[in-house]
Amino acid sequence: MMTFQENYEKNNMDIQAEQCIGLLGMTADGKTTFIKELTGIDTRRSQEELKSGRTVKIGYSIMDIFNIDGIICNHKTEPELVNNFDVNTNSVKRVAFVDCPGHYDMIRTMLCSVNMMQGVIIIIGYDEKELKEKTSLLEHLATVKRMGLNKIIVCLNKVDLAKGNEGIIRAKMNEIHELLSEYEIELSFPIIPISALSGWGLDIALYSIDKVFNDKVKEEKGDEWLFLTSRKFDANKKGSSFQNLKGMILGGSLNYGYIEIPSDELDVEIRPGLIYEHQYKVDKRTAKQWYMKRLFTKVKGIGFDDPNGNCIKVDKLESGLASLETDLFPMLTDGRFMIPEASRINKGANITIVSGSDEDATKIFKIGDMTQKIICMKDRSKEGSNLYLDVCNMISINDFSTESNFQYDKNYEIVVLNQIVIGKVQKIKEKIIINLKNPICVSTGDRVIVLDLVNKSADGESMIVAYGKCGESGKKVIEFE
Ligand SMILES: Nc1nc2c(ncn2[C@@H]2O[C@H](COP(=O)(O)OP(=O)(O)OP(=O)(O)O)[C@@H](O)[C@H]2O)c(=O)[nH]1
Ligand SMILES: [Mg+2]
Repeated sequence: MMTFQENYEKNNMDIQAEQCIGLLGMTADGKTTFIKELTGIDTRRSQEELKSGRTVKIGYSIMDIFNIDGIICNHKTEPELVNNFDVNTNSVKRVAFVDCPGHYDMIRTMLCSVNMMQGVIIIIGYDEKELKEKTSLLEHLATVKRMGLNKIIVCLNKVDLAKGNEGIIRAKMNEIHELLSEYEIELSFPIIPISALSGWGLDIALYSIDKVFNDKVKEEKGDEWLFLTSRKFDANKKGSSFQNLKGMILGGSLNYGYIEIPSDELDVEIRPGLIYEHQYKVDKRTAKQWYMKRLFTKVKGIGFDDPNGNCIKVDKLESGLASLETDLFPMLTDGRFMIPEASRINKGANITIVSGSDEDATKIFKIGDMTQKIICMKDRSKEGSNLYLDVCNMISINDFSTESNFQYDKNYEIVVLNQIVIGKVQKIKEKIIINLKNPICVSTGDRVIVLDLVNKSADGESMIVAYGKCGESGKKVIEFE
């Protein structure tokens, strides 16, 4: 019998995960254990995570599901079957898991990853009491509803603790059904009792994933695309010479369309680019205006992982999680830097200094958080496009609903796509107007979530205080030529 890895190495399995499945639910209910038992991959990587056991950053894992003579399985549920089977791209469905932290302190991390997901598996621990009181579960359920996710599987985990007491399991399932109906969430599959630790029920969970995540995400979407970054890597070994430096690698997911590298590299834009806040005096008052210098780079390669953790290089990305090898200076940080030095740092960013009577000779630009950037085509036409991707420092929110404690002139955290920024509420009337501390990318219709992280909520009260959709009247930053 071949091993799982040998079987893959023998065959050319260069397929991309079509669907990305988020793992949601309260801390310590078993999301990471579930993925580990189902895929063999421990998504926890950092020292902090390995020490505490708790997920802090988003974890990723890839899994193949096989249909072998009608048996839906993978290398963990049916190792003999899979390892004796000549794996090939026709008999496999590849999916990606996005493992979110369940702790309510990490809600921002969870929210910024929701736009990667085509659906979710919500893991609920059998031993959790009073689900209605569990703040982070309520936040996760509210997010599923508000973000329009409709592929939903719920696993009742840790049923090994129930010691075969069916009555208690049934009562817990009823409690879950009641809570889901309060959020108007419809399940795509009946609740599955499992024990991730001992592997019970994982075959049914796998079957449910195969059934629920069964459509192809790939569609003809013209030649526009968006890639949302969530990670960045420096692939250079310590002591690499300057001439041999490799550019920054940006990890994330394809949100729209497909990316193709035509010959050996592709020119792309990173938005928001370099941003600069200009302050000037008007009648003894200080006024502010944001400027942006567009930031371009080259994508030289695309890579994605297979279930063994090997990186497969491709020149076309059609779906799912991937990493883009860029031309950006690898040590480019989230900090501020001086211009014109920046133009030497990264040849994509040619900064021209605007001179004026009250302008400083040198401006200090900010790059912002690289893990929350949106990558798109360099020459995307705005004509007839759905992807306006305006860079705004003031946004309006339409079709909104708010909680009673949502207030005027107060700071909140605003989540749009993979970006999170602090903003102050200017107006709450037929629409909400929010002034942002730093500019972000928005398109009309993008979903917005407003969080109140300052006032830690009481039990059973979510930190999500408002949600809605971006309106048209955002205040755009001015672009430098
Ligand atoms: N008895 C029992 N314990 C389990 C089961 N699944 C997970 N656990 C234990 O529960 C604890 C937490 O599991 P994790 O998988 O880290 O939980 P998580 O949902 O990823 O938690 P966060 O990352 O903080 O959101 C670990 O000690 C697991 O061993 C199960 O089926 N039965
Ligand atoms: Mg975890």
